[in-house]
This record gives sequence, structure tokens and C-alpha cells, in this order.
Amino acid sequence: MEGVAAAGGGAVWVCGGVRWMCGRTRKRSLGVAFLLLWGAARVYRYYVHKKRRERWANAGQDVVIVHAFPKGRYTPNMSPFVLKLETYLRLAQITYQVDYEEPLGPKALCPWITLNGEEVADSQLIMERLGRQYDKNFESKLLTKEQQAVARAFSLMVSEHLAWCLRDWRYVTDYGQGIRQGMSHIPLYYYLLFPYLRRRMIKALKIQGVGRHTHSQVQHMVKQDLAALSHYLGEKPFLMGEEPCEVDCTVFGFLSQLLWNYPGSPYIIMLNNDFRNLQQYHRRLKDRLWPDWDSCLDPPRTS
Ligand SMILES: N[C@@H](CCC(=O)N[C@@H](CS)C(=O)NCC(=O)O)C(=O)O
Repeated sequence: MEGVAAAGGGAVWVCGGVRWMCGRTRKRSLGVAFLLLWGAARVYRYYVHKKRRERWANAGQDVVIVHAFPKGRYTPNMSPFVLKLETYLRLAQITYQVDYEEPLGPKALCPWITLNGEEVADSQLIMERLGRQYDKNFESKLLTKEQQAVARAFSLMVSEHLAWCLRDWRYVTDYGQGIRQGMSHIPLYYYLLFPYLRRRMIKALKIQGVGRHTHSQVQHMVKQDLAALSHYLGEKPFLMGEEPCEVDCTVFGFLSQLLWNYPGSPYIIMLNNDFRNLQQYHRRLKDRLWPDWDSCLDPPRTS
């Protein structure tokens, strides 16, 4: 009996050992497979990036390639920064092409550009760089030093303050609905990543500061920014006078979003009721610089 019991115990021990080894082997195989897949994905990504970069570098001497998110249903882009940059390129009459394959660039931000193989990120830095390269620095040519200071202050108010207040609506209050409505073709990754993007935005808003206020306080801030723009514009055709310059491109990018991509927000009502001159100003810029607006939408609008 004892011998049988000992043999039984030994068998259990051996089986357990084999199972343990199989488990370890399985885990190790899974680990190796994961590493191989990850490595293959990295190599593939590197190859695709290299091919794209070769293509962009050969787009033609001095042709600007703007890398952007996909077109919008109501605006040529859902990003105010892309619209700002495209509007500047049109104002400066610089030839450009838009690429939608790789929207995030070297600083993990959109937009960025490729120019003769060189990569530049951040709409403001891009405009300054192109201004120097093509001698299209409107503000320094058209404005006095004092006006340049005002233009810079407005530009920063819009892209570094108003922009955060609008992100608060777009990602937090509206839960990305306006973005979904404004795009005909939403990449799958957007749906998958939205909860993560929203959490990341809430954190960024808290760090920046706007995210610490109540929504009604943020709405009040937007109203004050719009009021400042509206009062300064007054009856002038463009913000700084008779001719448009860089700051108008910035304001245009943001007003376009407010007018079309913030359905259900209090901001459309503000523009309709309190700031009609901003709407007329926006139309003036659109008529002048975006005569092909409808054909730049996705799908193109035929009316
Ligand atoms: N200061 C930048 C801001 C650009 C920016 O915030 N872009 C947003 C899209 S509208 C972006 O790239 N977000 C990606 C992210 O936050 O990961 C500029 O002027 O270009």
C-alpha cells in the first residue's frame, strides 16, 4: 500500500512539474512572439516613414507639405491650427500641398510641415520660418512696432487662452460629439483612443489652469476674448487695419471652428447675438482667401 501511495505521489509530482514547465514555456513563447511582432511593426513603420519622407522631399523645390488631420465636413480642417497655417499660406501665396497620412510630427503635434526635406513643427514657428524664407512677414512690413505688439498679444490670447477654453468644450463638456459630427471619415483609432485622449486632455487642462474653473466661468472667459476681438476690430475690414496679416489667419482658424464645429455650444449664440462684426470679418477673410472653401470639404459641397 505504501509503495502504491509513494508511486501515486511521485506521478502527481512529475505531472505538476511538467505542467509548470509547459506554463513557463508557453509564457516564454508568447513573450518571444510579442517581441518579434513588436520588432516587425517597428521595422515596417520605419520603412513606411522613410518612403513617405522620400516622397515629400521630392515634392518639388520650395513646395510646402502641410501634414494635417483629415478634412472636415464643414471646415477644410477640424484643427484651428491647421486652418490658421493654411490661411497664412494662401495669404502669402506660397504653394503648398496637404498630406493626411502622418498628422503628428516631430513634436507629436499637428500641424507640421516638410520643406525641401526639412521638418518644422508648430503653426506659429512655421509661419515665422516661412515668413523669413519667402519674405512674407506681413506684420513686420505693414504694422508699426506698437501695432505688432497688439497683434502678438491677440495672437497669443487666441492660441494660448481661447484655444484651451475651446478644448474644454470640445473634449470635456461636449465629449467629442462636435468632432464626430464634423468628420465624414473618422479613423477607427479615434473611437478607440477617445476615452484616453479625453482623460489626457482633462489632465492637461488642469495643469494649464483652465480645467480648474467651472464650465460657466470658462464660457465667460470665451465671451471676454471674443468681446476683445470684436471691440478692437470695430468697423475695420481686418483686425489690424485695411489689409490682413498673420493675426487674422490665427483668428480665422478659430472662428471657423466656432462657427461650424461647435454645434449646441453657447459660442454660436454669442457670435450670432453679440459679435456680428466678427462673423462679417470671418466672411471677408473666407471670400478673399478661401474661394474654393466648398471644394476643400469632405465630401466637397456642390451648391
Ligand atoms: N502650438 C501648436 C498647437 C498645435 C495643437 O495643439 N495641435 C493639436 C491639434 S488641434 C494636436 O496636435 N494635438 C495632439 C495631441 O495633443 O496629442 C501650434 O500652434 O501648432
